[in-house]
Amino acid sequence: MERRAMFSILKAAAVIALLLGTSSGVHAGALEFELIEAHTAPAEHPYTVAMEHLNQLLGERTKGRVAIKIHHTRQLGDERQVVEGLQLGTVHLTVTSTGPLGGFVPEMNVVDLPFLFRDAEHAYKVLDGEIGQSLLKKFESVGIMGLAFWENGFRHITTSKKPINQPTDMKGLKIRVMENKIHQAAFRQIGADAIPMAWGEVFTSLQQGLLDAQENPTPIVYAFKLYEVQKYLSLTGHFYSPAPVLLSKRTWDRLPADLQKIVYDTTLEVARFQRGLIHKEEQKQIAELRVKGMVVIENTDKAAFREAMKPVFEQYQAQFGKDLVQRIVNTR
Ligand code: EAX
Repeated sequence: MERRAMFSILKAAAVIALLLGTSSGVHAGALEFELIEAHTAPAEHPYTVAMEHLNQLLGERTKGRVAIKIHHTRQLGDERQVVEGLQLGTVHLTVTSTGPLGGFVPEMNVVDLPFLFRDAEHAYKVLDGEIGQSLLKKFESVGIMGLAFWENGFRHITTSKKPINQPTDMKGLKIRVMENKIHQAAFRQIGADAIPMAWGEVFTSLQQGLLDAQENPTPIVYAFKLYEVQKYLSLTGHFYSPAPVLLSKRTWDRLPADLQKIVYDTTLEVARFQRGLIHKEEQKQIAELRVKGMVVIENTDKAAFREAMKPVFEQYQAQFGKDLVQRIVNTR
């Protein structure tokens, strides 16, 4: 009796694995590891497109033993909940902003310093090098494996009532920031009313006028249709948003060494593709946002923003260690 029940369960599992295998276009082998993945951005955002690409490559390279079940657009919750899910093993994989990550690995916030990176190339050199790798390693002690840095891009300010050119234009504006203490401090420093909030509540709050402003890279502004609730896009590039790809350590420990290697190497390899998408789309999106009625301010006074946010840079530089921050700044 028991054996019969067991047999039919196994048969059902095999049929499901087979169906999954064929539906993803992979022929050989049965699915052994279905990675439950979740992130905030919608289907057309480079997070999702790159995750689909990763899924395809993993399918090919593991001959169908590994697949990713993607949940975009906050289907499994906001970023902090998802990262907690990695610790519990209820979610296996994510690509996330650094918004909530300081709550898990405080050192991670060093990348959130205002105007830390000169440009994307500078960020890649640091994040793909020794400094970035040692930041990813720190996740292991909280039950998470840091695989690679993908990106969301440089963050810009959007507002509803007036364009932002200078830091003084931010005085008294209610701006949503991520749940990230450096981001909060930087905007408070220039006189804004910085309100930390999970992403899920932002669109409605902007729509209802509870917020005047938010800040995000253009792919998020575009993909979430923020032009419906925001009039101005000011290209300030005040913070760079890397997007670490994180795997539950419980999942990692279950993977045999050969699959660990494929998952790790392929995620790192896809970083180049993912970052390429962000860059390829940015100019196109800015043009589209104009068509949708947004006023884009390209020549914001970045030097003034940098200067005005400097006390926060210095305060946190002391906290993270001047050596580390200067090593980042001096990376060429
Ligand atoms: O990770 O919360 C944010 O503003 C993030 O940039 C966004 O959800 C993508």
